[in-house]
Amino acid sequence: MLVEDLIKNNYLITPPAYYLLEPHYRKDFTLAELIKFVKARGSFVVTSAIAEEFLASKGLVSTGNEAPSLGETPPDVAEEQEDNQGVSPQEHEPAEPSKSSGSSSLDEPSPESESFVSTGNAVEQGISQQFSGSKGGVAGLSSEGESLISTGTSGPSVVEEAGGDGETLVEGIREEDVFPVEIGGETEYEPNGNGSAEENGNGIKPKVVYGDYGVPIAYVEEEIPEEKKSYSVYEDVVVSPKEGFHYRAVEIPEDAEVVFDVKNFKFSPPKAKNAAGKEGEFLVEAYRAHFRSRLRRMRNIFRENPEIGGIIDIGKLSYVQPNTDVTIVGMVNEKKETAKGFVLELEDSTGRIKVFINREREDAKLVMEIMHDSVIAVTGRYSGRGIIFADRLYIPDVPRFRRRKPPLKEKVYAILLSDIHVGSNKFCEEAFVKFLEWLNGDVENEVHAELVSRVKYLIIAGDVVDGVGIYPGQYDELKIPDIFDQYEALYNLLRNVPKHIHTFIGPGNHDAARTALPQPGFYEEYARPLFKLKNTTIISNPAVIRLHGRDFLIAHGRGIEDVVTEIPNRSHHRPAEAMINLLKLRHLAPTFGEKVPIAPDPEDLLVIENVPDLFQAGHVHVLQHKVYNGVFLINTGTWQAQTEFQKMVNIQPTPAVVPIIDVETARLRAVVRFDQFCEGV
Ligand code: D5M
Ligand code: FE
Ligand code: ZN
Repeated sequence: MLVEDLIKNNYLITPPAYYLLEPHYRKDFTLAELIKFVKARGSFVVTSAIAEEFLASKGLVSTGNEAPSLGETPPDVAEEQEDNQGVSPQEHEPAEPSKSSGSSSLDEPSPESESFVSTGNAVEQGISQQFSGSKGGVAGLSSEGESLISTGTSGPSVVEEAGGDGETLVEGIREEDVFPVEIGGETEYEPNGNGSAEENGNGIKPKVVYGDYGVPIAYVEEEIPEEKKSYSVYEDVVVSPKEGFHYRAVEIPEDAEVVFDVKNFKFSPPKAKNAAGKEGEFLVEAYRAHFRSRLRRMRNIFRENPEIGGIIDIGKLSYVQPNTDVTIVGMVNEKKETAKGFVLELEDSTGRIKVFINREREDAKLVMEIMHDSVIAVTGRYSGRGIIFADRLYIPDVPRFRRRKPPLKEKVYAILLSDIHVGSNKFCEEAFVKFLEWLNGDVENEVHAELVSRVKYLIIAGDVVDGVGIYPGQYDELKIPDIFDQYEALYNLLRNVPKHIHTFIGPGNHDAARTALPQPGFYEEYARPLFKLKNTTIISNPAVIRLHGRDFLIAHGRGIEDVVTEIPNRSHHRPAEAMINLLKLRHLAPTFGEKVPIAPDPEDLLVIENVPDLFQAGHVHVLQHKVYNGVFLINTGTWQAQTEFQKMVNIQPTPAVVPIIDVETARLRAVVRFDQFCEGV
């Protein structure tokens, strides 16, 4: 009931939270109360922390049930677990500090050191990437993308990067500090508008809509004749290809294939062990399968690393002679700092173990990069008392070098965009139209002509519209307040992309799509116009597109938020650095139950199983790119000028910039700027 009711309202609950709340549901609190509480916390996921606070706010004592985990079962389903041969957690309690000996002695974590992973007051040292409108012709077209070109005229310009400062903290600001909390504001139309058909005195039929939690509300719809809409959906934006413009890309054979799409995975729900079983069991079973899948996939990644050999199950450590060297792979449940180093709790499908690493060790600094619920490998000495004293820590990482791919016969380019946010009153519509004109050959010099001529692919990584009801108070910031019209408007813009350009479009958190990751695609009934676009492929978030043999990993990038929260010295203003962390952890959103809701799919499709040539994300609205071990990482900015919310939390977007990728090298060829048409939006 509780799970279903939450899911119906686009909320998720973690198994531990479920066990805390379920005994009280409908007795001591209502769904509306719970949702209001969770919404006020700015979350889509009811975590155990939220559940505990909620229960406390209601004066209810928590049940004290522990979280179900990979190796254990929750108390009330324990008898059904037949395959649990894990070592019981008691056997893995850390040794008494006074009894530990040798150079790597373990001291108990002190309470004040528990918060070492918080970045709430991290000092931001980086330089935010800003762009100065350099006036001075072509400045360079480096394949590493470190310098860009500028045309120095009033048209779209291709620019050089310039340093700047003005870095500001966005961490530590909670949504409830800045948003008025609203509930009951969003309504949904009943598809057929059925319900009360009684006319009122004016002969107008009241319509029934369903408010939150299915409460019917009768209302009289305001008649807005189609042609009198107060907003445009860009029917009038018609850009024709410039006569005589030569597109070299038309003659280059297409070589594009979606090699990974979430839609291609068909899951069957976990099997009930007992027909009378509680629904919570299904959820627990689904998440358990999910994390087992994560471990399996990560183990395969570690097996490719020749430095790591002989991985053993945590549950088998009890057979190991004390002081033997062992290698394990586990998911990070917990990290703590102690006076002498760090204690991690790792878990695999057979059990849990504590790992101590002395801060003097080389690998101790890796601890900062390890996010909760990511999977790492450890080699070290098993103490025989439930602790491994680590010599080495390994994060999955990517190989240091990439094999060169065979050269292409001809230069061919891909444009990468994200976060268009059509429908927002901050959408840079003029700039987007200028971009479309440019793409249609309306260029001012040979440099631009060469770029446009060879563009064969266009990839859009989510938040293609601003959506409705995405955050409280969004309505006031919408120019197009209707989700259908937003997609219609996007269609009307994108139909102007020249037909020979193959477009790929994936969803983001503002789109009409499943909120939890991964997102298989768009809800067709809302985003129907997108499916009408010619030469366009709808992709999932995430997806991998192979262009001429180069793998482009495309994700919206919500995981960046968790990196910024968890890893010191990471910032929304330098998203490519956060993307490096995700790539090294080989996961697009490792942390469960924080900002990013993760669907209880039995397979974890957010694992980065194959190393891509290029990794694109958006979401944070800032353009930045980096190369890491031969992989090109780019965050592609936005087409939305700074919103009121972003002003408050000091997010400085880089709107209306177009990165052009040379497919052969999978590196930046140029950035074309249209931001001068996006001022004062
Ligand atoms: O995200 C645009 C940017 O705004 C991105 O940096 C995340 C940030 N953002 C958006 N909503 C929130 C909330 N509620 N809290 C903190 N940060 C947020 P977009 O997905 O386009 O809205
Ligand atoms: Fe966005
Ligand atoms: Zn987003």
